[in-house]
Amino acid sequence: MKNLDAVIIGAGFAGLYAIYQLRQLGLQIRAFEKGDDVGGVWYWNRYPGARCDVESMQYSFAFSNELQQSWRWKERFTPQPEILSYAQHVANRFKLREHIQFNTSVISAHFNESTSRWDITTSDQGQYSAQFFLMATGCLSSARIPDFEGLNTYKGKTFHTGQWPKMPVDFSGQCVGVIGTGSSGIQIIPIIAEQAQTLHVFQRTANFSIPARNQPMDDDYERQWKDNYPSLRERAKTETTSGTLYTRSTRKATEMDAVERQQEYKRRWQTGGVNFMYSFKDLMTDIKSNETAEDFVRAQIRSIVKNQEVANLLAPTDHPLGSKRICIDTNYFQTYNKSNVTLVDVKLNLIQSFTSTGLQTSHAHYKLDAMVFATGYDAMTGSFLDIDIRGRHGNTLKNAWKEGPKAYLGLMVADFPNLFTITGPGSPSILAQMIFAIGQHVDWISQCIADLQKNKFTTIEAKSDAQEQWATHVNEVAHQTLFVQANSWYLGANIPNKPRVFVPYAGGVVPYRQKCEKVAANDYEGFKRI
Ligand code: N01
Repeated sequence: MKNLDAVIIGAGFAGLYAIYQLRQLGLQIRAFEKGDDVGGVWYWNRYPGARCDVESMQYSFAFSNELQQSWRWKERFTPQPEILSYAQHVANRFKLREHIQFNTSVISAHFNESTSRWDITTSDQGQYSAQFFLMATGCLSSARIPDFEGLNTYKGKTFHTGQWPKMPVDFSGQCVGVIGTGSSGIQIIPIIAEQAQTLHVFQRTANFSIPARNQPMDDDYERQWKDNYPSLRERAKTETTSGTLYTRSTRKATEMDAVERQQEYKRRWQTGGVNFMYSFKDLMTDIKSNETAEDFVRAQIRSIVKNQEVANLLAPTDHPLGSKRICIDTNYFQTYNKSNVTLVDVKLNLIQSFTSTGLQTSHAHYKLDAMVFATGYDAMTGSFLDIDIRGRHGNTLKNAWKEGPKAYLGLMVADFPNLFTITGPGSPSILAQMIFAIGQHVDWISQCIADLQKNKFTTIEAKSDAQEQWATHVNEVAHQTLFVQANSWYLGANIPNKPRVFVPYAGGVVPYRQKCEKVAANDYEGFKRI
């Protein structure tokens, strides 16, 4: 058994920054990464069209001014290959690779009560004992293909957007099917439609999407950011709900007259991106306001899509705009004007089973050479529960979370000492800009470990009552928003039998950070240190 101070799982942005910070504390660390390179979600999601929906100048690390000054983003919204290059550059520049063992999964991690350390086994039969154990596994890493009947008999090629092959895939001349119209589906569908002979999109729920209006990086815009990075990053930290600077309106949608409101939506639709969600301050809290934005987007869809039957199917009516993660697209709705693209509503035309040659629905059989699953993830908890994690008394994390995940501040779980959950359940995580959320968590965790060392404590763990109170607060805050009105992966609704709990913290990054800082300043209130 090899002794280490800290084991980290994952070499995405969370793992990379955790290595960088913990190394500065002089800890002996090793990170295990399933893939053969760094990048995490941007390593696996190499499907054509994959692109970040946060603007490039903001979706990056803030910890090194030299890094943010020297790196040049080429487009307003960065495509996956460039984000992957950035992650590789960070790993090389800060010499992080020497701490990473690639092609290796962690199989189990058991807290050993006699040593107060974690006993960890890996897929290459490695055995490690570590004082600290950090999960940097990401919120959207456990890709999921639903349990479709007959899938194992299907002879065509299958792909999941979140496990896309490294070799380019060419769909030219093929009949292709896509299941799923979330962010991934909406990005890949227009690209496949360019190549394939025919494309059938199997849609269960229509989704709201805003045009990205991606463009090459504007030199003046880049300069503005680079000249003001410290103050802009500080504003993102202290003035936003998500860690991303948007043009936030201070007005309510229902206070405006209809003409003014339309103008505002139109203006934001034309400039593109998630900024649309900030047209009015109450879009996520007042259903009447939200409906005005919904109506606007539905009207746009009907004006873009020529066939009005198809347009009606594409216009969402069953959830508030933004209650499922808002999508950002390039020519998504326009794609349905192409003669080789067909939309199949699988709420009416039910998927029955795969056959050896394609997909059988209640109305028709679709012959398909290739099937693309853009069916999403066992989000926010899947990547934790895929590993056999046991805390005190041999209790499994699976058992601790059987009624839904709970973690105090989204950082630690009661009875799992020295296990840190980076962007874990109950933290802003996926509702925030992820690199920002990771930065805040890793900074807090490294300060916490430094404080433990300084005060000669061996372990820290969440107290059950503090964890319960936090979980209640997370739930209450979610219910003040419209997020809970959709069957989304935020609530685990996409996974059969998953407890229906709103997992991320919807109260905003500022109060969340203040709470974390206050807890630390008050001798880690709500935690037990031994
Ligand atoms: O996954 P999803 P995703 N039969 O879960 C459908 C981030 N991301 O990979 O809505 C038929 O959103 C499902 O239908 P329904 C972003 O945070 C970001 O697209 O459950 N259909 C849905 O349409 C995003 O939210 C970026 O009825 C089935 C789709 O599959 C998150 O990742 C890009 C089905 C799954 O959508 C996940 O997005 C990509 C079934 N049995 C991803 N099961 C950017 O930064 C599922 N579906 C831009």
